[in-house]
Amino acid sequence: MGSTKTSLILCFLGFLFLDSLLFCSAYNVHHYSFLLRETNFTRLCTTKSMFTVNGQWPGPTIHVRKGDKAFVNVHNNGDYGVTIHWHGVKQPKNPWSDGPENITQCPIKPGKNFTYEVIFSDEEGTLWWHAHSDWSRATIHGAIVILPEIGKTYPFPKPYAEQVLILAEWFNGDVKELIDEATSTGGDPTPSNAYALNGQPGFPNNCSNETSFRFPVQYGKTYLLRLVNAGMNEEMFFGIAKHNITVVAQDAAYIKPITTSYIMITPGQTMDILVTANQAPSYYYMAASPFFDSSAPYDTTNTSAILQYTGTYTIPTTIPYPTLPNVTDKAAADNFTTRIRSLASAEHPVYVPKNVTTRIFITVSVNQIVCANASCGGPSGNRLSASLNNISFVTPSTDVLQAYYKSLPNVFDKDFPNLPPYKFNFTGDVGNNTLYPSLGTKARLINYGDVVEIVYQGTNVGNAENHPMHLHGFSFFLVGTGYGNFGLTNSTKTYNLIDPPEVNTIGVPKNGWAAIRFVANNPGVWFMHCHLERHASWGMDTVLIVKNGPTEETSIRPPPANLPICS
Ligand SMILES: *[C@@H]1O[C@H](CO)[C@@H](O)[C@H](O)[C@H]1NC(C)=O
Ligand SMILES: *[C@@H]1O[C@H](CO)[C@@H](O)[C@H](O)[C@H]1NC(C)=O
Ligand SMILES: *[C@@H]1O[C@H](CO)[C@@H](O)[C@H](O)[C@H]1NC(C)=O
Ligand SMILES: *[C@@H]1O[C@H](CO)[C@@H](O)[C@H](O)[C@H]1NC(C)=O
Ligand SMILES: *[C@@H]1O[C@H](CO)[C@@H](O)[C@H](O)[C@H]1NC(C)=O
Ligand SMILES: *[C@@H]1O[C@H](CO)[C@@H](O)[C@H](O)[C@H]1NC(C)=O
Ligand SMILES: *[C@@H]1O[C@H](CO)[C@@H](O)[C@H](O)[C@H]1NC(C)=O
Ligand SMILES: *[C@@H]1O[C@H](CO)[C@@H](O)[C@H](O)[C@H]1NC(C)=O
Ligand SMILES: *[C@@H]1O[C@H](CO)[C@@H](O)[C@H](O)[C@H]1NC(C)=O
Ligand SMILES: *[C@@H]1O[C@H](CO)[C@@H](O)[C@H](O)[C@H]1NC(C)=O
Ligand SMILES: *[C@@H]1O[C@H](CO)[C@@H](O)[C@H](O)[C@H]1NC(C)=O
Ligand SMILES: *[C@@H]1O[C@H](CO)[C@@H](O)[C@H](O)[C@H]1NC(C)=O
Ligand SMILES: [Cu+2]
Repeated sequence: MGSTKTSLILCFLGFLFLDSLLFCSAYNVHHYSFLLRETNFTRLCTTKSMFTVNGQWPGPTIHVRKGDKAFVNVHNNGDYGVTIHWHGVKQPKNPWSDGPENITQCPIKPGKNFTYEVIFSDEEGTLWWHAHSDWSRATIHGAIVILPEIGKTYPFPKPYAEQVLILAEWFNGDVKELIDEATSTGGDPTPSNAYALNGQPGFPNNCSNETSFRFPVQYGKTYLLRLVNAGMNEEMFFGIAKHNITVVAQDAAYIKPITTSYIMITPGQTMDILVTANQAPSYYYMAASPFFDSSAPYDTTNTSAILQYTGTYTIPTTIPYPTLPNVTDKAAADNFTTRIRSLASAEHPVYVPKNVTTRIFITVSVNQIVCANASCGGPSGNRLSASLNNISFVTPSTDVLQAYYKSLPNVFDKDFPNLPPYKFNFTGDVGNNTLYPSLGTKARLINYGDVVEIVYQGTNVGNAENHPMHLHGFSFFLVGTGYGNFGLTNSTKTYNLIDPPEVNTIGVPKNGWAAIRFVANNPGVWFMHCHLERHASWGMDTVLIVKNGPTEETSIRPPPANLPICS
C-alpha cells in the first residue's frame, strides 16, 4: 500500500587508456505516499488524537536496497506545517530533501504536498525517517530498511526472518501543546507517560498487558531485529530475558559482532541485532529502560514486548523479564559502547582520515536565560536554554539552504567559532560566567574536501548530561571518547584510527568528550544538533555548510520544483 517500485539501469562510459569500458549498475526507484493526518490512539487507557503518517504509529517502513532511490510524496492534511528528515541518509549533493525545518526547507503547510527525493549511497542496514518540526517526530516516524545490493549478502549468516522494532515515547497529552507550553514558560517539558515498542507500552504499564507487541519465533532459528531509538529525550538500555543478543550493525554500517545481554542506544541511533531462539519454548520479555543521569525530569517507566516461541507448551504464569542496568549506570553503558568497532581488518582496511585540516572544538552545554522579575519556569525563574560554543541557536524563518544558495542577507551568519568564547575547567565546578549563552543563527563554512575533526566537549554548566550529537549529510568516524576535559596531546593518544565505528549519532558522555572525523565530500547545508529534543529545542544546534567543489559532480544540485514557500 502506498508504494511502487521501478528499476533503472545506469551506465557510464569510461575511457581507460586505449580501452573503453561500459560500467552498468542497476538500482531501483521506489515511490511512497505519506498522508499526514490526525488519528485517534488509545494507550494507558487514554484516548487522544495525534499527528501520524497514514494513520500509523509507528509509521510505514521504507524498504530499499543499497544505492537505490526513493521518492516520497508527503501530503499534509494536518493542522500545522511539518517537514520530514531521512535520518542517516547522506543524500549526496541533495540537501534540498534533507528536511530540518527552516534549515533546508520551510514547512509543508496544511493542504500542501512536497515530494522528497531520498538518495541512498553507501548506507546498508537500518535507518529511520522522522518529522523535523518542533516535537512532531514523537508520532511521525518510521524505519528505513536498506538491504544489500542484489547478489550481495550480509557479512553474517542470513537470518531466518527480520523484524523492525521501534522504541518511542507515548505522551497522554497532545505533544504540540506540551512543547508549546514548555516554550512559553521556559521550564522543563513534561516527560512522556510511557515508552513503547512498536507502538505498545506493554507490561508493566497500565492497560497495556494485552496489547504488548509480540514477536513470534521458531525454536532454533536466528532473527534480525532492526532496532530504532525514536525516543525523544532519554537514552535507553534494551535486552531480552534469558537470551544473548549480537549487535552486527549501527547506523547502517556493519560492526564486528558484539554478543551481550543488553545494549545502550541513544535517541537517533539504530542497531541491527541477531537473536537466536535457543531457550525452552515459552514467552520471554524484551524490554527497554532509561539510561539517564541528570537532575532533569524524565520518564521513569519501562516498556516491553514479548518474544513468543511458536509451538505447543504451557503459557508461563510469570514471564521472564530481562535484567537491565540501573538508570544511572554509566559503567554499564560504557561497557557496551566502548566495544563497538567497525568491520575494518588487516585484509579489509578502512581509510580513517589522519591528516586533519580543520579542527573544531565545541562545548555542549545546558544554559539559562535571565527573565525579567524571575518570571520564567526554569531554575531561579530563568528560562532553560542550551548551546554549542555558548551560542544558543535561533531558528530563522527563511531556510538557511535557500539563503545560502541565493545569497539572501540577514538569515544567518557565517561565523560559528572553532572554539568556545571562554576556556575554563569545562567539567569542573563552573561558575555562572558560562551559564548565560549568546543567541544567534550561526553556521560554520567548510571547504569541499577538508578533513574535519570535531571534538564535542560536554560541560558541567547548568545541568551536566549525556548528549547524543547528530550530524546530517554524513556518517563520521567516532575516533575517541573520554571523561573530563579533552586535551590535544593526551586525548588523541587514546584514539582508535584502525577500526572506529562509522555512525551518524554519538552519545557524548556526561562531563566527557567525543571526537569525530570525516571528509567534507558532500556539499550542502547540514544541520548538527543534540538528538534529545529538549536540548535541540533550547538551541543545542548549529549548521555546517560544505561549499561546492570545483566541478558539477562536487556541487549542490539545483533546487527541485515546488519547494515549500517560507512565510
Ligand atoms: C477521536 O476521539 C475523540 C474523543 O476521544 C472523538 O470525539 C473523535 O470523534 C474521534 N475522532 C475520530 C476520527 O475517530
Ligand atoms: C496506573 O493507573 C493508576 C490509576 O489510574 C494510577 O494511579 C497510576 O499512577 C498509573 N500508573 C502508571 C505507571 O501510569
Ligand atoms: C498485567 O500483568 C502483570 C504480570 O503478569 C500482572 O501482575 C497484572 O495484574 C496484569 N494487569 C492486568 C490489568 O491484567
Ligand atoms: C550469553 O553469553 C555468555 C558469554 O558468552 C555465556 O556465558 C552465556 O552462557 C550466554 N547465555 C545464553 C543464554 O546463551
Ligand atoms: C540506581 O542507583 C541509584 C544510585 O546508586 C540508587 O539510588 C537507585 O535506587 C538505583 N535504582 C534502582 C532501580 O536500582
Ligand atoms: C563489562 O561486562 C563484562 C561482561 O558482562 C564484565 O565481565 C565486565 O566486568 C564489565 N566491565 C565493566 C567495566 O563493567
Ligand atoms: C595534509 O594536509 C595538508 C594541508 O592540506 C597538506 O599540505 C599535506 O600535504 C597533507 N599531507 C598528507 C600526508 O596528505
Ligand atoms: C520556520 O519559518 C516559518 C516561516 O517561514 C515560521 O512560521 C516557523 O515558525 C519557523 N519554524 C521555526 C521552528 O522557527
Ligand atoms: C577540574 O575540575 C575537576 C572536577 O571538579 C577537578 O577534579 C580538577 O582538578 C579540575 N582541574 C583543574 C585543572 O582545576
Ligand atoms: C548563579 O546564578 C543563580 C541564578 O541563576 C544564582 O542563584 C546563583 O547564586 C549564582 N551563583 C553564583 C556563584 O554566582
Ligand atoms: C588532558 O589534557 C587536558 C588539557 O590539558 C586536561 O585538562 C585533562 O585533565 C587531561 N586529561 C587526562 C586524563 O590527563
Ligand atoms: C501537490 O503539490 C503540487 C504543487 O506543489 C500541486 O500541483 C499538486 O496538485 C499537489 N497534489 C496534491 C494531490 O495535492
Ligand atoms: Cu543534549
